[in-house]
Amino acid sequence: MISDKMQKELNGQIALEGYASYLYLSMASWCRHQGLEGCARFLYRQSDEERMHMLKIFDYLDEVDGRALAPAIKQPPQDFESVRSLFEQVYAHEQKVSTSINKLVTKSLKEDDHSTYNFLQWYVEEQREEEALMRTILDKIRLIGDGPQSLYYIDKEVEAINAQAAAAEGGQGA
Ligand code: OFO
Repeated sequence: MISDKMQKELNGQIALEGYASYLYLSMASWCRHQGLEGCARFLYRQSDEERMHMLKIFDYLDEVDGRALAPAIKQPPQDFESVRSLFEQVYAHEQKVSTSINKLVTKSLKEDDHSTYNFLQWYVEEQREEEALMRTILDKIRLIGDGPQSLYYIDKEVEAINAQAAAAEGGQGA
């Protein structure tokens, strides 16, 4: 059993994860169009991951006799100023998601809803990992520089990071 309030909050998180999936999809397409194949592969995989995060909440709500609602997704941006600004936006979005998860954790404790509290711990860990991953990419971009001569090297670095992340998940790397 889950309270109406907590059900509503989790549906809000569904919408946020769904938006992240579409945002990264849009970014992946932009990268591919710029010839940044490594960045595109990384973002397509991240997009799939975000969809998986969304579906995990669908399953949980079903398990606790709640109702998951397919969200309305607003159109994400289609164009990006640079690869650096794109990854800055990814990092900012991950921070926003972490804040939202932390608020949900606090609410679950206030309601004595230990089942939801336990469920959310997976997301707490996931957000820590994702923020660290995006910071690693931004650090590389800062080190390499993001002028036109650097794009090839940035793309290779992100491709390597993507291969590592995919291997850690036991996946293929989009
Ligand atoms: Fe859903 O993990 Fe990032 O946002």
